[in-house]
Amino acid sequence: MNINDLFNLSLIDRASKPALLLGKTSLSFGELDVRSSKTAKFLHSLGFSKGDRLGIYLENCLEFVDFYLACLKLGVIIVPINILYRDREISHIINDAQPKAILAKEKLGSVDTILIDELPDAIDSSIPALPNINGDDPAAIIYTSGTTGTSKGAVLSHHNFMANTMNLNTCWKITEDDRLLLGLPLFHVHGLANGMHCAFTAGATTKLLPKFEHQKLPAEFESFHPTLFYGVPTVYVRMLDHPETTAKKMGQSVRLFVSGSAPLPPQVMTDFKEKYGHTILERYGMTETLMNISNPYVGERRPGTVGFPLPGLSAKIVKPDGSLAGTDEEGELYLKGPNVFSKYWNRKEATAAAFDKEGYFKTGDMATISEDGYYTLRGRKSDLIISGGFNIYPREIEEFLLEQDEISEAAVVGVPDKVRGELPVAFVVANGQLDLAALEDKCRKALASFKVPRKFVIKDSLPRTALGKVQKHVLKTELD
Ligand code: MLC
Ligand code: AMP
Repeated sequence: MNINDLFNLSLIDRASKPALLLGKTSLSFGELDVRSSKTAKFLHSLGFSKGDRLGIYLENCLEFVDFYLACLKLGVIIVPINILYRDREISHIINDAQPKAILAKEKLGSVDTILIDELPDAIDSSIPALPNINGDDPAAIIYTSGTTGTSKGAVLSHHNFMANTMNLNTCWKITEDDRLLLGLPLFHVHGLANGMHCAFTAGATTKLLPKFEHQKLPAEFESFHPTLFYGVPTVYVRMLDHPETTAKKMGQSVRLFVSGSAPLPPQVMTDFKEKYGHTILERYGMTETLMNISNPYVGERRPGTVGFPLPGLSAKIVKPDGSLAGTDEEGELYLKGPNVFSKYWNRKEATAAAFDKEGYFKTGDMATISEDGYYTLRGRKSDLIISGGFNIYPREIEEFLLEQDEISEAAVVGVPDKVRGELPVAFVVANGQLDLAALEDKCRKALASFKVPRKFVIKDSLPRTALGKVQKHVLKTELD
């Protein structure tokens, strides 16, 4: 089987049921099926076949969905790219994944671009003979800088996506009666695999928003009456701005609010319960593994924890000396299961380093397990920063800063932020005169907006260990 077989439970078997709403457009599952078949034919006419890569650089829109489903039908591997990325970040992905083309709104420099505003409209839907797609075949390559080094492409197979979908549909009771309000971006696994995949396989109706704009949410709730809503913690923090009467009304149709991708502060969970009348279900996932651990749908959703391993997932907590952690002992979380990716694209060494001898993936997340089995995340092994649910690898920003003639040393750290969880701050040593406004402007042009340091601190030198490693914890204390 492959994920198309699960989608066909709705695309073919629930053909007349409403599948996707976006703005004024409403499409049934049958219409989605025809549109994606036409798109597959179009891609085939451009020479795409099984194993080729198609980049998608778009915010949430119908074309994203059409081309995504079309690629899955053809066995073409999708490479979603964060719409907030700039040339430098996009080039890295293009050079690495070597897509045959990129689907985008505007022409991108160094690669063939399929422009969504110039798509042909008269294509028949008779697809060429479809290839045989196995569960182990790659469905997507999603770039992430979660573990070490620069951003790497996690290769996710049809089996990985199917395991994730079946787990969540079962454990969170997602059915065709559900109505999912989806504002999370489809270019990340939270919106894509938990949002779109689960709704499409279960036969639920999805209202897709181009992106989250929390001021618009009350109207969306009022017109769509969602039963299901996913957010990163920043979304829930922003939602606390709505007055109590609005919040209570918004909560009325919903049966499940889910949070993930970054830690949900327990206080936000408490305040949300008070305003919206719901206990948010917090769960833990990664691009490389899809969803791993989840608080229960039935039973205690314990604040500050991420709950229990999902079906099929083996988890162990490994202490620095290599032994297994006991109750409440901290160590790195290792995971193995049908949801876990098999490799980073074109990176044998990084792949080998990411797994232990027993085939467990080393997540880089530190964790503990309580006596009654609840997992709690205790931070990251690396200095990864997560802001608004987007990952920031400090070294990438540091490297960019060091490329500037006016900077001789740079260190980037994450500082706590009430709304976005963390924000990047840069400490720099200047080569002579330094114009901070000009430096910020350069960052803004070269880096995704969420990576631009919110503050630059000029130093005479950076604190270093005897071995020359920058002591980031010392820098952090300077900001207290
Ligand atoms: C933000 N912007 C977007 C966007 N998110 N544009 C297009 N699509 C999106 N999804 C733009 C805004 O328009 C704005 O641009 C700028 O970025 C800053 O946005 P903001 O509205 O000021 O930010 P904020 O209120 O802080 O809210 C941001 C947010 C966003 C929470 C909506 O951070 C977000 O969508 N986060 C989700 C990240 C995510 O899906 N992570 C999952 C990773 S998978 P301008 O031009 O107005 O400045 C993973 C595994 C797992 O981690 O466990 O799930
Ligand atoms: P990404 O690389 O974008 O897939 O981000 C994955 C990382 O997000 C994980 O390794 C965790 O560090 C973090 N994460 C995901 N869910 C949670 C959660 N519920 N609580 C804390 N951190 C989380």
